[in-house]
Amino acid sequence: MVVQGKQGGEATEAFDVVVVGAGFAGLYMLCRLRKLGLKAVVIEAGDGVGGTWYWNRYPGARCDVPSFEYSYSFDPEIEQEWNWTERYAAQPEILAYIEHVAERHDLLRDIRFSTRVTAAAYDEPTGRWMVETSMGGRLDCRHLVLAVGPLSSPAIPKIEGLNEFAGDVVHTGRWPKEGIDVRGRRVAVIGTGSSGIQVAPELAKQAGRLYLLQRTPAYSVPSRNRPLTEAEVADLKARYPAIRARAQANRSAISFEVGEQGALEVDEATRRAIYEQRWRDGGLAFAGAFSDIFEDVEANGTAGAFVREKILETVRDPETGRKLLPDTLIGCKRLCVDNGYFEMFNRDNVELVDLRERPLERVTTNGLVVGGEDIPLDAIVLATGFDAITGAHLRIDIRGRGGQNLKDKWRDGPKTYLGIGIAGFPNMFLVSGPGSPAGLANMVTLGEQNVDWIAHCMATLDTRGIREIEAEPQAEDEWVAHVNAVADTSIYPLANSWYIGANVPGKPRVFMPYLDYPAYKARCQQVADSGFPGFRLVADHQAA
Ligand code: N01
Repeated sequence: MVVQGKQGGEATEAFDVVVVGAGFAGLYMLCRLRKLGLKAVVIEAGDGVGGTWYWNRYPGARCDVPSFEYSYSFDPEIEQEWNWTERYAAQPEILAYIEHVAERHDLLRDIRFSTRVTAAAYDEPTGRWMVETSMGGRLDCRHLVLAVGPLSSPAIPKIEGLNEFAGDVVHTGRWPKEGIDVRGRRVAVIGTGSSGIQVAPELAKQAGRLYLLQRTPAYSVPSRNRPLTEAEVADLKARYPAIRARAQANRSAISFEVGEQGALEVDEATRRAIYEQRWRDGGLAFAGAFSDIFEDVEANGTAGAFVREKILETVRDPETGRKLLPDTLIGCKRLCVDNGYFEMFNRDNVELVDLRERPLERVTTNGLVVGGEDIPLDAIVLATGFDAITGAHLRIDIRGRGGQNLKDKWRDGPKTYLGIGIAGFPNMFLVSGPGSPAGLANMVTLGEQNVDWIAHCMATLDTRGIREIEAEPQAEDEWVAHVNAVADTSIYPLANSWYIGANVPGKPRVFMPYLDYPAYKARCQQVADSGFPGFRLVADHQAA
C-alpha cells in the first residue's frame, strides 16, 4: 500500500476509492471497482463481512424476501453453485453465502475489518476526500462511497435506569456472537417490529418466562417457511433469469404477483378467498393481494381487518388477543413476517405487557417497572429498531465543500439527488441512501443497481476527463419534491413509521424512500444515458 506522506504524524494512504461498509452493497462495489482497475479499500466496523447479516445474529433472524431472490444476480456461476436450503434463509445461511461470495471473488484482502470511519472531509484544492478511521491514520481518496446500510444504526431508547440493570441488555442489531443464555431465565423483549416478532418466539422456547413489551401492536403474516426440495432448487436455478426479470418489474423488486384488481372492486366472498389464499401461501405477498392496498385507506382496511380476525383465531386468551390487535394501516409500517409469533402467546411462559395500559416507567437493577409493578428479570432484549436510512451516515463527521457538515445539511431532513449524490459533497456516492427505494425494495437488488450506476459513472468520468461530479442544488430539490410527490400518491406517509423518521424522537418527519423501484431504476438509467443532467461536472482542465 502506498504511503504518500505524513500529516500530523500519521500516515496517509492514497486510494482511488474508499468504500464504507462490507455488506451486500459494499462487497459488490469492491468487485466493480476492481474491474475498473481502480485501487479501492473497504472499511468495515465488524470483524467480518455481511453488514446487516453480520450484526443481526439474534435467534430467529431470517430474511422475509425469498432466499433465491435475496441474492446477488451479478455472478451466474454463484447463482448456480449456491444451494439455498429454505424458502426464507436464516441469518447463518445468508452470512455463509456472503462469506462465500467474498472468498470466491477474493475480496477479503482489500477490506479493513474492526475499523470505523469516523470522519471524512472534502479538500477542495486537491479535489480529494480525506478519510479518518478509528484505527488512526488517514485515507486519501478521489471517490468516497457510503454503503453503510439503511438499518445499521441501532435506536437505543432512553429508558430511565437502563444502564443500571444488573443482567444482560442486548439490542437485536448488536447480538453477541456467543449469544446470550436465556435457558430458564426471565427475559423481556421490548418492541414488536420485525426483529421483536422474530426473536421473541425463539427465546420463548428456552426462557423460563418471557415478557413481550408492546407499545404498538404490529401486523404480521406467517412466513410458511419450509425447506426447499432438491427438485425445487433445480427448478428455481433453471428459471433464474425469468425470476430476476419479473422482480425488476415490481415496485418492491421482489417477484411476487401483485393483484390487478382493487380490494373494493370485488365482492366480499372473492376478497376473503383471495386473502385466505395469500395467508396460506405466507410472506410479504399478502400485501400484494390487491392493487390498491397501499393507495386507498378503505382497501387497506379490508386487509387489516382480515389479519385482525386471524390474530383472534390464533390467540387462545381473548384478552391477550384483543391487546394484540393493530388499529393502524397495514403495511405502511413495514409488514412483519413471522414464524409462530401470535401462536407464541398460547405458551404458559409468555406474557404480553401492553405498554399503553401499563407504561414502562424505568429499569431497576433487577428488572423493569411497568404501571407501578416490578417485573424481575435476568435479561432485556431491545428490539427497538434503528435510526433508519440516515443514522449510519450521520454518525460519521462528513464535511463537504466549504467545510459544510452533512448533519447541518440534513437538519430538516435528508436531501439527495437520486438517493446517490448530494449537492455540496462532490465525488461522494451513497448506496441505498435516502431518496432511493431503500427499505421498500429488495435491498440486494437495489444495492446492485446503485453500485452498477456508480461504477458506470466513475468509468464515464475517467473516459471524459472529469475530475469532479456533484449534484446540483436544483436537481436535488426537485428530486426531494418528486420522492415526496410519489409517496403522496400512496397512504404510506400516514403511518408513524421509520420510513418517515417517526421512530426516533426529534428526527425530522420526512418520507425518505422512493416508492417505486422500476420507476427509480428507469430514471437513474435515463440520467446516466443523457450525460448526467442534474450533476455538475468539472473537467480536469477546468479545475482550479
Ligand atoms: O424495528 P422497528 P425492527 N418503548 O422500528 C418499539 C428490517 N428487518 O428492528 O411501534 C417501547 O420496526 C417500537 O414501538 P412503536 C425491516 O425492514 C427485517 O423490528 O414505535 N417500545 C416497535 O414496536 C424492519 O422494518 C427483518 O410504538 C419501543 C419496535 O420497538 C426494520 O428492519 C427482520 C420503544 C421497533 O420496531 C426494523 O425492524 C428484522 C420504547 N422506548 C428487521 N422504542 C426481516 O427480514 C421503540 N419501541 C424479516
